[in-house]
Amino acid sequence: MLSTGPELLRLLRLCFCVSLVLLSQVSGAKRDLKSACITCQQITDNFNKGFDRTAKQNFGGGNTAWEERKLSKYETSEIRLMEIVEGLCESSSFECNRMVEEHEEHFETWWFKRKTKHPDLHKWFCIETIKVCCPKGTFGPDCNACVGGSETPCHGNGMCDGDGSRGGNGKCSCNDGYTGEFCLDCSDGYFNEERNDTFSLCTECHTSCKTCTGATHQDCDECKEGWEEDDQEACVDVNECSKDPSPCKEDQFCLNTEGSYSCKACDKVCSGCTGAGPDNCQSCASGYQDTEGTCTDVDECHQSEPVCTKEHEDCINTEGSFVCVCSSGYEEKDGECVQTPQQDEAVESESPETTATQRGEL
Ligand SMILES: [Ca+2]
Repeated sequence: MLSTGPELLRLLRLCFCVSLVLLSQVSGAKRDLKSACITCQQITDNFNKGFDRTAKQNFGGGNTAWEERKLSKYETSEIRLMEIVEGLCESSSFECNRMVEEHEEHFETWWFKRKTKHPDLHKWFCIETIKVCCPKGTFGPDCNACVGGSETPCHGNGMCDGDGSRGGNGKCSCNDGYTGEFCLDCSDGYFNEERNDTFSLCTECHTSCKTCTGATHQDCDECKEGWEEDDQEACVDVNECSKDPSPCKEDQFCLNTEGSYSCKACDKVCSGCTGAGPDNCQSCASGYQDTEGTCTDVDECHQSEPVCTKEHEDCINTEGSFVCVCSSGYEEKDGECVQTPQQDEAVESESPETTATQRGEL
């Protein structure tokens, strides 16, 4: 039948294109299957809410005996159904509105014919009728049981991919502390307190253990970083601060903690320190002196040797240092303190009269 080359080639090319299209549809559809179920779940949740909300209502214009007789009771009326259906979706939710529009007749069917026999709308609508969801503990197009069985997906220690939807692959993502395909194994840092083929309870190890067989610091298989085995094979804190050289920088002090340590900055008055504050300095930083075990600021301006030596210069003491500034009425110019020229006669400030006037004013 396929005797000639070109025909075969054409056929192959066609197959290739078709399979590409199919593949892309499948991967897109897989994502959509999960979200379609979520949308459907929201719709049925909102239906139930709407059902409760309208429970105490009646026809708008009063509730007379005449109306009761003339019309079917509000409770089971089409008007009530319409009121509920109107509130199923946010107006902005495209997916929700599309689903409701597409399947509106199913709500009527359920409302008038199936409600008594199938009171669970989610089950009837999402799972059995439009088939976008699966029963809890099952997943995929055929609603297969999750790993661990539909009663206890992932043996109760994880989430089954696609659980309750027509999508997913049924694989488990385990809760903290659990690992493995079936979520029966314990992660590092946890140990099996109980374990059989269908049940596993993993408990956290003592904080000092990397791996363990029990709950105390003596049950470690391996100590965590920052801990070391003592004589009794228990994991105890490493005191990093007692090590020589210190793990901290020169202007820091070391603070040992359980399982770790930290380096904190020395007070600025210190040059090296053993703890926090100005009274734990190893020596004082420049500009500070030891006063009864505490490093305090040196007042350079009141030392026997003057530190600001230029003419018309004042000394101002600062925390840890000092500054030399020109006296009032003088300003710095080329490294000297010269008299400040008066504002409005700036140009003639050099003349002796001006200087005299200025002095007079001062
Ligand atoms: Ca430590």
